[in-house]
Amino acid sequence: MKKKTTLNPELTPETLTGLKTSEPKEVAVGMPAVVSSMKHVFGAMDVGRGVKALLNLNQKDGFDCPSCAWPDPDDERSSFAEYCENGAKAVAEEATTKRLLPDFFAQHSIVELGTWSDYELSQQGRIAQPMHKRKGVDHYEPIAWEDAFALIAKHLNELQSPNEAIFYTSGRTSNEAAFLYQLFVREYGTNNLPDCSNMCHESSGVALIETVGIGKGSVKLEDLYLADLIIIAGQNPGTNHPRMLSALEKAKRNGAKILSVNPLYETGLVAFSNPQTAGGLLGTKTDLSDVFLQVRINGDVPLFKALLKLMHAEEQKNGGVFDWKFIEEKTTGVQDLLIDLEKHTLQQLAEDCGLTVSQLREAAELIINSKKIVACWAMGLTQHKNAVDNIREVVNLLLLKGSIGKPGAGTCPVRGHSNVQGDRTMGIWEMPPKSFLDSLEKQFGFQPPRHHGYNTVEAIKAMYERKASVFFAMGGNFLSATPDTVYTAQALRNCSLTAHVSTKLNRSHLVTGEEALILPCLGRTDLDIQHGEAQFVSVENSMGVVHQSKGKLKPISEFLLSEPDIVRRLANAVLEYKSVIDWDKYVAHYDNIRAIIEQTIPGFENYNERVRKPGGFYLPNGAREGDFKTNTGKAAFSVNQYLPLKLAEEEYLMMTIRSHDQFNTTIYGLDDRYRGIYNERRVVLMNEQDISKRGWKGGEKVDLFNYFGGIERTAPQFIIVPYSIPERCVATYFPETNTLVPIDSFAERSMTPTSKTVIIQIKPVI
Ligand SMILES: Nc1nc2c(c(=O)[nH]1)N[C@H]1C(S)=C(S)[C@@H](COP(=O)(O)OP(=O)(O)OC[C@H]3O[C@@H](n4cnc5c(=O)[nH]c(N)nc54)[C@H](O)[C@@H]3O)O[C@H]1N2
Ligand SMILES: Nc1nc2c(c(=O)[nH]1)N[C@H]1C(S)=C(S)[C@@H](COP(=O)(O)OP(=O)(O)OC[C@H]3O[C@@H](n4cnc5c(=O)[nH]c(N)nc54)[C@H](O)[C@@H]3O)O[C@H]1N2
Ligand SMILES: [Mo]
Repeated sequence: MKKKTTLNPELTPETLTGLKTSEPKEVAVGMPAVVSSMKHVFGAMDVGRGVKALLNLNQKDGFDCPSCAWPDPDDERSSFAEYCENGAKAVAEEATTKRLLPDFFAQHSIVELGTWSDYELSQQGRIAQPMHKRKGVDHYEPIAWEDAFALIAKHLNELQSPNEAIFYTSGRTSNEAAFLYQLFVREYGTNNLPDCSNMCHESSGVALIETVGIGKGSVKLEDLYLADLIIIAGQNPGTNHPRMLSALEKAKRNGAKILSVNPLYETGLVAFSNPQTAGGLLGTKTDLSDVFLQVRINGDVPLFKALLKLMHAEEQKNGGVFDWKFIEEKTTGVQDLLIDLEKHTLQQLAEDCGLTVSQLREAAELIINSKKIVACWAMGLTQHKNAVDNIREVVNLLLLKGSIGKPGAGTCPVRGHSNVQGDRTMGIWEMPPKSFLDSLEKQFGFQPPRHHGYNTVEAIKAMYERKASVFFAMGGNFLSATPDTVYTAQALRNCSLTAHVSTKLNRSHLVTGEEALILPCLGRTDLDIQHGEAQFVSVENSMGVVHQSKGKLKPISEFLLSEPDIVRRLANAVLEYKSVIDWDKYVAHYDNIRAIIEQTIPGFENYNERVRKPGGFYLPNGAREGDFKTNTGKAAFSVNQYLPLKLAEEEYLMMTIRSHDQFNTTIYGLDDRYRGIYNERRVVLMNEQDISKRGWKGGEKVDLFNYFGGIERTAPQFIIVPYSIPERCVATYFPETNTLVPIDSFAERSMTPTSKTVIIQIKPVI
């Protein structure tokens, strides 16, 4: 592979790897997925370790899959294969026996590693020892753990204010580690706890708290099996939540219909062959979507408004569409919504979402004829300027049908990282509720800071403006996951110290403050022994089930520490005698951490006992019971306006999406099998008419630009791939095009970067 020559380690190399294409696949999973998972697992470790890893994945006494947050079935769990292709790849990535030892870092300078692709970086194996980059030096060198913690303590204790430090969290951190981490950060004195949620489902949280009184989804897995209709908007389950397909298959068998809303005909929304059944392996398929609306990017508000309008028209004509009993007893604001619908014409709404009125009627028909509706969504709805409105429109639809708080119906924001929801429950939040801080104060006897901290976008700006200068990350790949890569890189370079608790090497280790640390930790699959006893941790899945996860594999190095132990040592080094908390006691046995979580956070009664029950326990969820804990005690309809995006002649609307061979910024391979794109990530999927209008052809090489706020942002060297996508819409992979997502373009109120609405220009490579 040819290396790039520029010395910008923040940018992914522009090198093209040799695109091959085929027709997109028509059926998801089946035998090819099984073959692919085996290839990844047995390519990364010996057969014994691989078999052990897969046999323990998502079993009741095994470990939780480190990939997505889709729940495990409560009862009938497949005894050998309760995982998916992409879960197996995530395990292969973590459980690999390849190790990164200090001589690797001696051989390769930081600048040189910056010229490697993300794929090459993650192929290097698990980081095996704490590493330190001294000021002015371009190599990482080994450092003893005690020295690393002393260094962090020195930097943190030199700050004028604790608010000059930032403590990021990715979503894999267990409940136990997350609780201790936020406790340390708050005793140190700040709420600067940005997390990956800020870039992910924050918009869902904001919209749901306000409308139904809880920032989480309301459904259980069984609700999908009981639903009349499942709406899947802005989500690609075949790639990102493959085990959801088994649930959809079962729902279909029970008679449910599926309505998909997506600018792309994603294979996993079209048809599915279940690899856990003999028939599925041989290719028997279940057709999934009954109606597929190929919406224009960011066309969801007009689309949902049109559906609401059609429902209303039918209600007025023949009745029986709305659940008036529910609306009258349980909600507020329906009249305002219905009045607002009168202001829009169906024709205009159809035009603004890029569909025909007859397509919309077909979809409305499904909704009108259903009594129990589950609405699922993910990043396609949450990463836009009006993302909160997108989700409020979905809630409007469910409320009109009385489809929240009864079996077979409700909200289902499908979470990303395997414990992102649990981390929030544990207090990883820059805006903690007063009740949470009061509870910390009562339990521990210190005064937690009360003012809000920085979210992800604010944290980047604070570092850029030198209002913050120490950056600590519990997991993740902050540089590559965040928007405006060049700006963010400068923000990180402005720091005096950047420190990452990590399992694998990534680009955030290569764009550093004056000094930098890599602190290697145990992952989900690793055996975690404290004081001679094997520990387990716990996580909360997308449906609010808290359950245990117990690593089984021998760690690849004696130097790895568990995340709770890293927090313990960090707290002891930074706070010393000033701390009122007995950190050693908690980490000596994780039952002690769970005992104090139980006393601090509602819903965790008998935590240690209940988490040991196979399958765990459900957290309380008002919306699920039809008890809406909003200001009024009722669920709230909302009126949402939208401004159709006006694109200039040469502009296109870009969404940044995931390929089939990646987990966020970790690149497992270069193929996107379902979309028929192989061996290349620098592609831009474009409508054929748009391509020919410009006189271009598939295969043409182009550079991409964004000019938000008068600044030129570039992503050079992409190949045009003709694809079925609405006109003026294009798609590229994240994180290669994060350079184009402006730091100042984020969702109203949730401040989630608008990674799915990026206005770009496309110019042929000169
Ligand atoms: N294998 C694997 N699993 C993962 C991840 C991974 O990277 N790899 N990531 C995890 C994480 S953190 C998350 S948050 C989830 C992400 O899961 P998804 O949200 O499914 O991931 P994206 O690839 O961002 O896909 C968004 C989908 O929304 C569609 N879309 C884009 N814009 C719009 C729009 O304006 N309207 C509508 N209706 N649709 C739109 C895209 O076509 C795409 O199908 O997956 C989790 N699981
Ligand atoms: N343009 C664009 N940007 C996006 C998105 C998008 O759709 N488009 N999606 C956004 C979303 S939804 C999310 S959630 C964020 C993701 O943002 P992050 O969570 O910050 O990113 P990841 O790529 O998941 O982080 C991968 C790194 O985590 C570390 N890691 C893995 N397992 C563990 C572990 O068990 N412990 C520790 N300590 N470290 C571990 C490894 O070193 C690995 O390199 O990205 C966001 N960015
Ligand atoms: Mo996410």
